Amino acid sequence: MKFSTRAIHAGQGADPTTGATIVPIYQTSTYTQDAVGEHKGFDYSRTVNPTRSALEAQLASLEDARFGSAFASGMAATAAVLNTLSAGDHAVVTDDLYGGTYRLFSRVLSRYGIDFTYVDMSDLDAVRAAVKPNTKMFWIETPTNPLLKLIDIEAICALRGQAVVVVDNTFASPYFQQPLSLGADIVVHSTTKYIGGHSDVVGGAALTNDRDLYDVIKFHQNAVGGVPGPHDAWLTMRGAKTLALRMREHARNAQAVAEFLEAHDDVARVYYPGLASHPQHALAKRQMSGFGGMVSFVLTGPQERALDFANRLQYFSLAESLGGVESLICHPARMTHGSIPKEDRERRGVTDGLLRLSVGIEDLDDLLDDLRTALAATPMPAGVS
Ligand code: P1T
Repeated sequence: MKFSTRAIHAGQGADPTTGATIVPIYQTSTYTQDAVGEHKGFDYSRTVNPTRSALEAQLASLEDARFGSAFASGMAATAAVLNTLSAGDHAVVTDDLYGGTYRLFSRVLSRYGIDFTYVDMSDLDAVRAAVKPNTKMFWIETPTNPLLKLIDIEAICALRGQAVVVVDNTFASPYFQQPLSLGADIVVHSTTKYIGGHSDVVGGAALTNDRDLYDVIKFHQNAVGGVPGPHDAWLTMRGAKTLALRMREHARNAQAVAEFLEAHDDVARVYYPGLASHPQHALAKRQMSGFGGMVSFVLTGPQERALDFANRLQYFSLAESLGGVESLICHPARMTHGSIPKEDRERRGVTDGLLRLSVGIEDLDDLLDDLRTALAATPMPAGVS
C-alpha cells in the first residue's frame, strides 16, 4: 500500500459492531465485562480505547512502523519517550529545537538526574565530542525549529553505538521524511501540526519498530495517562487522511514564498531547505522527498520593524503552532522559544529579528500579495537607514 492509501485505510476498517464505515468516536471511559477479566480486549480508556487504537495503527503505518502510541500532546509523547532513560543517563540534543522540548529537558527531566548536552548536530565532530560513556540517546529535530537546519539522520545513526536515536519528525511530516528507514529507532510527532492539519486539536505520537522500546513507551502511556480523548483521536485521524494532499500544497506555497522573500530587498536572510542557497540543500534533497511548509526569515532593520510587519499581515495570523491549512506567522524569540534564556537563544541564532512562517494552503497569489503589501507598508523606524 502506498502512502496516500495507508493514510486513508490503515486502522480504518469498518466498525465491527455496526459496520460504520468511519471509525466511531468511542466516547466511553470504561467497558462492561462479562465476568471479571472477561472482556473484548478493552477494560479502561486510559489503557486502551478503540478510537485511539485506530489512530495509533494509522500513524504507525504512515511512518512504516510496527508500533504506534498516541498521546494528548507532542510534549506528552516526548516525555514518554524520555522515560526509556533513567537517572544517570545522558542525551545529546539538537541545540536548535522547539522551546517546549528544551524546557522539558532542562527544567523537568534534568531534575530527575538525566543529563543533556545541546550541540549543533549538523556538525558531526561536535556530536562526537559531546558523546559520553553514559550517552543513551540522540535527540534530533530536522528540519529544526525555528532555523530549519538539517541534521543527517543516517550519519548520526552511524555513530550512535548502543544509544537510541529519536527523531522529532513534526516539521517534515512522514510524507516528506521517513526517519525509521534511515536508521532511527523512534519517531516522535506533535500531531497538533501537519498530521492533524487543521489547528483544531492538540496531540502527539511515538512510533517505533522496536518491541522493547514500544513496551516502555506503552507502559508510560498507561502509568502516567497522557492520552488523547476519543474525540481528539478521531479529529487527528480525520486530518491525517489528507496529509499527502496538504503537504504537497504546503511545500509548493512555501517554496514560492521563500523565493519571493529571498528576492526582496527588505529581507536580510531566508531559511528554507528548498532554496539552493540553504547550506544543506543537498542533504535536504537526499533525506527528504519535499522541503515542507515552514519558512523563517529576518527583515532588514530592528526588531520593531519585524513586529510591525507581522501585525500588518491579513492572512498570516500572528499565532504559535504550525502545520494547519491556514497560514501563521510567529516571532520565535517572544513566542515559541521564549522559554530559552535570551543568551542561549541568540547564541543559537534565534535572534529578536527572526520571524517564522507556517505557510498554509490558501491560494498562493493571495499569500504573496499579503506579504508584498505588508512589506511595502512597513516603514523603517525613524533614525534607521
Ligand atoms: O504542542 P505539542 O503538541 O505538545 O508539541 C510540542 C512540539 C514538539 N515538537 C516540535 C518540533 C514542535 O514544534 C512542538 C510544538 N511547537 C509549537 C507549538 C510551535 O509553534 O513551534
